[in-house]
Amino acid sequence: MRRFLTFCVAAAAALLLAKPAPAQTLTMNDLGYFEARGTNVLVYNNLYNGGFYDEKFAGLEIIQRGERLATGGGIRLMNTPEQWDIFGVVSDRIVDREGNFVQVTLTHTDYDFAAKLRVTPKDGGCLVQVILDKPVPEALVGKAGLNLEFFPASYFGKNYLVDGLARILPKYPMHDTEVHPVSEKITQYFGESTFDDRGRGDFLVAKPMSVGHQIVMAPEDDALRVSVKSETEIGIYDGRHLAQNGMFVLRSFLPGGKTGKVLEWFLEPSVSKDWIRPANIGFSQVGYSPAQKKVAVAELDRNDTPAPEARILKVNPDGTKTTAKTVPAKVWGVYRHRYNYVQIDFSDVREPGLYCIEYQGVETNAFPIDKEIYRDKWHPTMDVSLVVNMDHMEVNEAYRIWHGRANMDDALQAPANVRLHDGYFQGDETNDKYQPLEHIPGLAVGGWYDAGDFDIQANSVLNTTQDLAYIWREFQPMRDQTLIDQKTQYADIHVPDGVPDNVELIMHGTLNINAQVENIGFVAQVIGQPDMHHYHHLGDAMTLTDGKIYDPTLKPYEVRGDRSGTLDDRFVFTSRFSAAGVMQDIVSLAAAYPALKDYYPEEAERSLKNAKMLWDKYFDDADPAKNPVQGRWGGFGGDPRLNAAIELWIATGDKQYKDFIVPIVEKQLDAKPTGPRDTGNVQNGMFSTQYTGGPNLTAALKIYPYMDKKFQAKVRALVPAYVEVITRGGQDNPYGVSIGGASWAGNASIINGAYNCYRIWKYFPDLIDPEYVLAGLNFLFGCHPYSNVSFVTSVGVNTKKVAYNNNRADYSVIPGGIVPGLLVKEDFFENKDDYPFHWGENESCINTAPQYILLCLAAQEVVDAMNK
Ligand SMILES: [Ca+2]
Ligand SMILES: [Ca+2]
Ligand SMILES: [Ca+2]
Repeated sequence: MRRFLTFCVAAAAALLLAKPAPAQTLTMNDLGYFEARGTNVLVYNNLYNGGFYDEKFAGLEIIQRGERLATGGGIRLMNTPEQWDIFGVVSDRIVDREGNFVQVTLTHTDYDFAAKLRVTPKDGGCLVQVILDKPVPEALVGKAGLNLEFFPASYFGKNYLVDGLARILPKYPMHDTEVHPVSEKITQYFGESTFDDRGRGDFLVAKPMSVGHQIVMAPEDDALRVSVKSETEIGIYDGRHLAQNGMFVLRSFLPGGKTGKVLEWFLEPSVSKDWIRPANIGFSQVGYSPAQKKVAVAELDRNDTPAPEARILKVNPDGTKTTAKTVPAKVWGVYRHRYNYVQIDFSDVREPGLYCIEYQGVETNAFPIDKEIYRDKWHPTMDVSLVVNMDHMEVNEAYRIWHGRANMDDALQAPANVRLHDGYFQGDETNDKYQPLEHIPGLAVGGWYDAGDFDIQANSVLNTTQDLAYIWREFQPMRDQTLIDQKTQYADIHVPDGVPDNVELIMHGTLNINAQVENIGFVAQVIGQPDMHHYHHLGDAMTLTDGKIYDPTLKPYEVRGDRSGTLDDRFVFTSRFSAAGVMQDIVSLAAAYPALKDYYPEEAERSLKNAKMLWDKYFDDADPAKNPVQGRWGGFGGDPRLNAAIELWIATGDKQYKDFIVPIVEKQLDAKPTGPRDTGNVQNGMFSTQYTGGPNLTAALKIYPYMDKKFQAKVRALVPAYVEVITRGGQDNPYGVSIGGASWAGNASIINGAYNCYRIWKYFPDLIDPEYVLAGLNFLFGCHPYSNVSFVTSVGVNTKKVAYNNNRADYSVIPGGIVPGLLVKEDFFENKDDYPFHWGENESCINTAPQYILLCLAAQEVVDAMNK
């Protein structure tokens, strides 16, 4: 074997010497796109996803050396398309292996316009051709063009050549725009308008930075170089003049009055015939506790030959490094086509200290082995993330004010038939006593921005409050490092005020929930921005509205006292109401009661009173026998009232709730499987059903500690089957956790899955390996594909540099946020750390914050037990 290999290498070398290396041509692979060493050209392998419109993840795309550099290639109607600008629908996609091309038909039905885009490899690159059966419609001449978008931050610090002239790719937009009359504008989806023209009737267009027949992006850099050549003029534009998530766009206009092949680009990416991607060594950036399992995973280029051993180096006080252990590197194999994986198990390195891993010529950053590693990892989440995202508060930290008191003009009843940008809709029925655009009083208090935007979503404020209450119930953290003053609506980070922050945060949730229940009648689906210009706001939340209540008798921008004629107040969307949905309002309020009662007795009693009021009022309507409810309450004998009853029982000890709960839970435990195995619900945080329709442990585990021995024995008997399912999830990959998410990455379900393991371990330590609690955090903290950054911002040694928070325009983060993580596409993973604007990769949602805190507290408890 060895001799054969030597022969091959020698033969190849002889061939290389004999004649010049053949051109590195792109060839079509099994997945229907083109590749050469170090380069991929994808042609609509990823499609525009209707959910949030242009995600910068569709069309003609270029991946070079594992990094997606270009996207959005196709026929577009604007120089620099924004998220809500319309795009052509792929009505036909042909992968022609014999003809060696991929062709898509892009149809703009509104304009009766269809164009074919054909990509065919040629020499070292490919021809990108636009073919028309009918000429470009008159209305689109001078608008329809072939675009290709490049991620700006990938090119920061680089240059471009236009017909041989050298220019710098700008770090910040600094070129020219012009305004056109709005009559010329191609309407955005749903007639949205992304900017406020102050009544002038115009819109903004980016002018080209340069125009020529050949543009080469980053000619000086083999990893980034891409050339586009054409007989038609090509312009380069900077989309960031219009939107902070804008791109560098190469664009040629389609000619009018022509059919057949109307435009051709020669697109030449950079092919690297000997390139091998350096190993990405995934490991926990917070380090490891001595007794826990320690398995790093190296992600290797398939052209690389895995070395048989790795070294664990100990870093000494004088800076020298000594080999603590040489460990075997076990080949796991190829996962999802692109890379080969190797596991490096150094579990028996237990001595506390500072270490790094050396493998395949790569030495990682240093990380600790220490008994305390999980002890403080939730602090930035509790101290900063959950505080900075508070609505209706001024938030200070040392010398910096994160934002002022925002949305003090909350809020107006949404008028009928208004659609909101995140898929919310107000129907005809308001379900409350208010008229359209009438101010609903009392709402300017409590709550959190749910994610990278500035709305209060029902599921978000309810789940965040509920999970904060569960933190108190399970762990009672007395940590007090934040001053929260609800009287003056002021928070100060790193300043103790004598009250546990956990309790203060729970109250910040109940203040908003109670205000909604008392003034609207229930928690509304969303309190959100009235229009697109306000929705895409970036910057201090206080500047989002004028803080003055809308008065329709005044003119726009006119102010009288505390009233204003500017319609910037948020809308309360009150349709999609259901009695079953109100049950979650009860859960959050009742769960908060035990935490609040010693510190804020008035707010505690108010919460419990409202919870009971809602229970009495909606008990009958929420009965699934009377009003069958679909979706999350379907299957396994669910009753939407069950969780509400459990929380009311725990809060009050009142037997009427227990009498309601027990028969339902017993029925869930006795359920007989009706279908095949189902792991989906396990990841969604539910202890359900190793078989469809089978026993469901979710509620049983909530009430477990309050129940008698007989009930507990019954639950215990069902646990092994559940454990078998939950621990089988990660076996399809070398990381040992369930990785998921093609349009929204899976960190939240990884956290929930790991915490579920803790809850099992807590009651049944002999039935589950506690390593399953830690595996989820290892993944989050850096033992994952693509890179080894920690997905918890500011936590760990090497952590995310950017996140899709409301400060994303500054390429920054809000510390302690948990990003969704790794998008999983056909054959590649992605979590960009230089482009914060992919929400599916980088948007920290507030309801993940308390779940992460729960898991950290659980992990420390687990390792404390292991280290004993
Ligand atoms: Ca939102
Ligand atoms: Ca405090
Ligand atoms: Ca206002």
